[in-house]
Amino acid sequence: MEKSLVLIKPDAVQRGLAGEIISRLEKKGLKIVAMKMLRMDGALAQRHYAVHTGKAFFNDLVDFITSGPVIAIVFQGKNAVEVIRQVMGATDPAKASSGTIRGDFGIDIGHNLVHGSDSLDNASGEIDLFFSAEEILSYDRDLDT
Ligand code: D4T
Repeated sequence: MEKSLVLIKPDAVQRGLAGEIISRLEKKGLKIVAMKMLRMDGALAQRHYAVHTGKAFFNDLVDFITSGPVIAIVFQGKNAVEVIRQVMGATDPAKASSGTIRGDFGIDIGHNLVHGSDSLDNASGEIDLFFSAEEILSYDRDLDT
């Protein structure tokens, strides 16, 4: 089963949307296998967003993601990477479809509420940035058997 990293970003934590976002992903059928709240420092933010180094929005992105606590979650499930991106909606909340997290709760690309890994390869690297192997739990759900 695929695993993917979700970050509930500082804007969503501050707006009290953490429960709503987790709930939508759980109800979709994804299983939480690791979760923690933390304040990202600059070094972690730069590693997490290394692919965007040098882009015009990079400094604002690092400032934003380090501006307050985030909740990091590893979700597991069939096609988890793609399913999570569907539930999140387009990167720019102004363009995201209604019924998606970003489409329903956001309006600004710089405050887009949630992060989800964009490929299986990146998911693995991102999960390793936030969690040790021991922090990722393995368990069965009755609905899976
Ligand atoms: P993340 O990585 O946060 O899940 O977002 P996406 O995967 O959907 O989008 P991304 O990597 O292209 O962008 C990362 C992050 O940068 C912000 N951003 C992006 C921004 O502020 N201005 C921009 O023009 C773009 C493209 C939003 C998400």
